[in-house]
This record gives sequence, structure tokens and C-alpha cells, in this order.
Amino acid sequence: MNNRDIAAVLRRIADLLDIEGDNPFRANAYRRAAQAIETCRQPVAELADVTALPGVGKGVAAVVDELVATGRSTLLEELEAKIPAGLLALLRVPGLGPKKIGVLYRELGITSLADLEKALNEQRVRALPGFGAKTEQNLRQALRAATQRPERLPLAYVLPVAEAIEQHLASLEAVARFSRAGSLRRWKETVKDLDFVVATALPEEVADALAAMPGVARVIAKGPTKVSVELDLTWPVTVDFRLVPPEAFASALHHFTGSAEHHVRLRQRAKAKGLSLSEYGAEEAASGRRIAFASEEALYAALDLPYIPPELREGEDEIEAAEAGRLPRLIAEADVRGDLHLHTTWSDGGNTIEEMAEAARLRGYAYIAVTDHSQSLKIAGGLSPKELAAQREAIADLNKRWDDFAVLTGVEMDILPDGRLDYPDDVLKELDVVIGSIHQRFRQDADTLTKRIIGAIENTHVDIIAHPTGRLIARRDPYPLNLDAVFEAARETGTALELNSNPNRLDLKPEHLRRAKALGVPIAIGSDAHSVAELDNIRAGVGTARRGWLEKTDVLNTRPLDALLAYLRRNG
Ligand code: DGT
Ligand code: CA
Ligand code: CA
Ligand code: ZN
Repeated sequence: MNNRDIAAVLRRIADLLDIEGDNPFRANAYRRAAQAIETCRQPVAELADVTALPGVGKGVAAVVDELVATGRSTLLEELEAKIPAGLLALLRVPGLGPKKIGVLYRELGITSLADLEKALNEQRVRALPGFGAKTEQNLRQALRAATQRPERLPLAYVLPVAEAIEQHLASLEAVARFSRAGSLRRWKETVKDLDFVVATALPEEVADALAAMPGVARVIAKGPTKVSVELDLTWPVTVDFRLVPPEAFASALHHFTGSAEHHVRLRQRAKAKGLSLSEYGAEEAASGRRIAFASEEALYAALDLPYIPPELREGEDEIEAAEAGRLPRLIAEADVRGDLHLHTTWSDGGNTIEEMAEAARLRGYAYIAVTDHSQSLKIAGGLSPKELAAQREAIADLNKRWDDFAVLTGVEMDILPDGRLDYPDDVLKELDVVIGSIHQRFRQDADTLTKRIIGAIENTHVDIIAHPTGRLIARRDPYPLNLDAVFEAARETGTALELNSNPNRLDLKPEHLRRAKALGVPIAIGSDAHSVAELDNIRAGVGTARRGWLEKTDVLNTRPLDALLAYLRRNG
């Protein structure tokens, strides 16, 4: 368990203690300890005495010691046994903290979202201490917003589900091959449902296995060519499996990858060549001869086109570009040489610099930049100039270890609400990579926000602007920004804009990336990893970059170390 995991358990204990309502001071002690541990630089597991940390008393320390030794907590298990599980779901309703949830539970016996909705509708909540008619009204709205399934599910929500399904498919002996299809394969940022194409000689057996897969709430359809299931999750997810004989795999995969718009245009082109396309392949109109394609490449070749990758199949101008020989050679995951945005235990990350570096090196990277948070972001353990200097020394030391890998020094520096930067120039000039970031006061007007960002771009030490539009997919709109002005300033100064790969962000998005590329603005794909596991975010970033038609040369962190360093030192 890393520091972040331990902090999460302590926060859960605090919430449960508050719901139980016996001692608010005790709950707060757990929260304070969680904060101290999350921002503690050293792995807590390595500390001889946890009570040495500020705000960590004996009681909490015993829980931490147990977690470190066994990965479990008896206290947490006792609380979970005592408190109905449904109550934790209530924490998702904005405006409902654990204390209020405790009151709802003890006074009204509410144990689920459904109970809450009923009580609100019957106006039983307004009479409770600390509530009132206005709160009741607000809660009714918040409940609706929090529980409503968005029409399209965000990628961040479905990716772990898709990965679990892939593990299951890989474990089935009767499955010869399988692939993602649909919008998931095209790396769209939201999806309606998940699609998989499965090649098998034993369709009945595979259909039975898929319908019986763990987590299936309902089988919508089941036959030898298609299985459709609904998974039991907070927001139910529908999964479509198409079962095909192995020789039909490529044609079916192409068909079910879509998009529908791409297919409409492709079919027009096929028709002009005397072919009709279907999920089984093509048919020659004149002779009636059927063609099953051995690969998607062969399908496009039959239409006199080069291969068009899934991420471009949106029915925009990809077929014209293919015809004219103007398709980009899309960036691939293997082109990424390093990660320029990640966090460690020095701020709010879960792993040490060393752990992040070793994991990155094992991925085949040649470098990483350590970009922890800056001093004004206190909640995330932002570093003072002194701490930053100490971190630089630690990194210099660590770098002696490898001759095929480098850790660059850096920071993710807040651009303050008044436009100032969070460190003076003499601190910034010592760092290899400076990322400018807006985390506070992003409800300012477009003019103010644009000026803040351009001010940072114009600082000679700032190399990259992180998550430039600040959006959270399906949760928070992008800030109002004059993006053209931002792009122009980035182009003039040679400052890179980030494609943040956290699947909740994917910021910049594909249409922005295409514009940035056309202007010659360099893009940096950063994982924004807060743990070793999150280095994997880069895959969603590369998928999104491909949707934005980016090539290897458009992306800063595909450069070898020397060329990257030359870029970072472009202003001396
Ligand atoms: P979404 O809305 O995120 O699920 O997007 P897709 O593209 O995954 O759409 P979906 O799941 O309805 O269908 C998957 C693919 O199957 C779609 O991209 C193209 C193909 N497809 C499905 N239904 C039809 C259809 O009625 N006509 C054609 N031409 N293609 C279809
Ligand atoms: Ca789909
Ligand atoms: Ca579908
Ligand atoms: Zn970050």
C-alpha cells in the first residue's frame, strides 16, 4: 500500500465515523492524518514511527501499522459491518457530507439513495436539525444530477470495465481472437456502449460463457452471432459482443468499428467501384462474387485506398486525405520516449521519485520529468523553493544510477489568480521543465483567464501549459478562453501545449490538436500520473493524439533526450 492508498483508507474511516456520529474529533483526527500521510515524502511503510508525522496520534498510528503489515484494517471492517453499505453512495450527492448522512440515517432510517429520494419527496427531511426547506430543495436537485446516468459514458468510467472484459475474453479457450470495436476502439472520449468482435469456431460455447460472465445484471440478447449484456455498475454499461468465424474477423471488425458516418462514405466509394460492403466483406455487383478480407488493410486496398486507422474513421475528411496521399503517419505508443508530467510523494503522488523512474525505465522510456505541485497548492503538498532545491539534489543523486535513463527536474507551477507565477524567475531557471497550470479561480472571465495563460506562456522559463482548457469530461465545461490567442502566443514563443492523458481530462481535445498542429504549436503528451499504475494513462493520451491527426514529429516527448534538452534550453 502506498501513501495515497493508506490516506484513502483513513478518509473512509473518517467518513464512517462521522456517519456513526459518536465522536467528531476522532473522525477529524483520521482526516488530518490522511492529509499528513498523503503529503509525506517518504513511504509511510518505511517509517520507524508513524506518530512522528504531524497530526498522527497513537490510535491512527495503530491503524496505519496494521495496514502496512497486512493491507487490511480491523477498524474499517468493523465500521463497514455496522454501517449499511448504501449510505456511502449518499456521499456522491453534492451538499451531503458524512455528518448530515449520519443524521438522515439515525433520524429517518435512510440507508440508500432511493430512501433519500422518498424522504425528500415526502418533505420529511426539512424538519431535521441542520436541514430546512431550502436544503431539502437543493438536495432534491443534487440527487437528480448525481444519480442520473449521463447519456454517453465518459471514457474514464468505461476503460477499467473494458480492460476487465478483455481479461475475461483472453481467459476463454474457445475464443481464437478478439478486439475492441466501436467508439471504444476509435478512442472517443465518451461512449454509448462497448463493442467487441470475437472470432470463434465454437459460438454457442462462447455465447454461454459471455452471458454468464461476472457482473452481468441482465442478458439483453444471446445467440450464435451476438451477445448483448448489461453490467451491474453505478451507471449500467451495455456490452455488445459480435461472434464471427475466424475467417470473417477482419471484415466484421471493420464493420463494427464504424463510425457509421465513415461507413456511409466508404460505401459510396465502394459502389462507384462496383462493390457492396457489408459486415461479411464485399460483394462484386456484376458477378455476385463474395470477398472476405484477410485484413482491414486488404479492405481499404480493394477500394484503392491506403489503410485508414480507426481513430480517423469519423466521416470527416479522412477519405479525401487518404485518396490524396495526405494521411498522417499517426503517432504510436512506442514513439513516446518519456513522460513530462508526473507527481511523486514529494507532493500528492503515491510513489517515490525512484519508483516512478524505475517503472518508467521498464516501460522503455529514456526520461521522465518530475513535476510536483508548487507552493500555493497547499492541499496537494506543493513544494517551497527550499523543498524544490532539496528535490533537485535528490534527483541529481539518483541520476548517477543509470546511463540509459534520465530524471529531469521540474514543477507543475500554479498560475496564480492575479496572473503572477508561483515562483520567481531565479527558482524557475534552475529547473529543466516548467509546466504552467491553472488549478484555482477558473471561473474568471475569458479575458482574465486568457491573460493569465498568455502571461505564463510569455515567461521564458515556462515550457508547457498543462490541461489548457481545464475541462473534466462530462463533469466540468472548459473554461471560457480565447484559444486562438493562446495558440498564437504558444506558436510565437515556441511553448508547448499539453495533451493531458488523464482519461477524465484528455485536454487539449482532438479538434484543438489538429488546429495546434496546423499552426506548428508543439504538443506534450503527459500522463499526469500520481502513481506507477497511472503511467498507463499515456495510452488514452496517444489514442486522443491520433484522433487529432498528430504525428511523431508534432509531439515534444517523442524526441530523444538530446533534442528534448535542446528544446528546453531554447531560451538559454
Ligand atoms: P457509440 O454511440 O459510442 O456506441 O458509437 P459506436 O460507433 O460504437 O456505435 P454502435 O455501438 O451503435 O455501433 C458500433 C459500430 O457498428 C458502428 O460504429 C458502425 C456499426 N453499425 C452499427 N449499426 C449500424 C448500422 O445500422 N449501419 C451501419 N452501417 N453500421 C452500423
Ligand atoms: Ca458502441
Ligand atoms: Ca453497440
Ligand atoms: Zn499534474
